Amino acid sequence: MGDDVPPDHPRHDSLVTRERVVDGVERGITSRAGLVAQGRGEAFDYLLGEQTVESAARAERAAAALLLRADHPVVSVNGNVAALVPEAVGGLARAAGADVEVNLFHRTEARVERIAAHLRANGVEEVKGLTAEARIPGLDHERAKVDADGIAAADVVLVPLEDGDRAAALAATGTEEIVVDLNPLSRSARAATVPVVDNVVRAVPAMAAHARALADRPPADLDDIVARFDADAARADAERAIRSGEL
Ligand code: PTJ
Repeated sequence: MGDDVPPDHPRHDSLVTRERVVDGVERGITSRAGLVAQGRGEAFDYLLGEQTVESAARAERAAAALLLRADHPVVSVNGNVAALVPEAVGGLARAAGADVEVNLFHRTEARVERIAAHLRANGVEEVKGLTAEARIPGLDHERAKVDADGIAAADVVLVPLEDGDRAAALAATGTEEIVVDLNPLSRSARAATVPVVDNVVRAVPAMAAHARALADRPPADLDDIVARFDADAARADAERAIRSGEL
């Protein structure tokens, strides 16, 4: 997977990431629509210079602090995230004391099972989302299906790359959200307490590293990190970086 990409290729990381999503589709983990979503993300990432801009790095630290302060944090995983960062999801969940739950737009029970098995094989001990007996109110598609003791009971949910419907519906229930989305204008980024405008392949490992570094900090310090984070300013900064295209 990605072995054919020469290490010195100028867009090596981007091409390896693309191959991972293609591989995810071939294994029945990622939906075919996930390829289109990845292409959209690549375009934004190209304009960001395929790097973590400073405001995104601050957002990743604030996201880690918010997860550590939560009573019941959950990392939501779709088919793209499972293909791209299965190990890092486990690392973040362990560092932040978060549950991991599969939640899919193009939900089939077979795909949920395959993703859960893939996550377990990559070190995630417990995977939720298989029973999905609860519903997020005000949402009439498959993403409404959540575990009663998972996303339905969460106070903070990390929702990487998805369309905005569920982000808005979750926000309406009072759940705080961390959204990883390379499009700073997306509805999900706008619904987030902490929008992270970065590639999920960089953002999830970075959040895990921050969670490990912040683990022993007193609650007041973590609250302060979250309070000082300005979501609108972070999105505006990312938009400016994309529009200026100064690579
Ligand atoms: O696995 P499923 O069935 O739940 O389906 C998941 C997809 C991704 C197909 C579904 O959520 C979808 O259609 O998403 P959208 O509406 O295309 O939105 C994806 C958003 O994520 C877009 O704003 C992209 O710019 C962004 N994005 C794509 N790839 C990445 C990304 N953001 C961060 N990192 C990426 N690698």
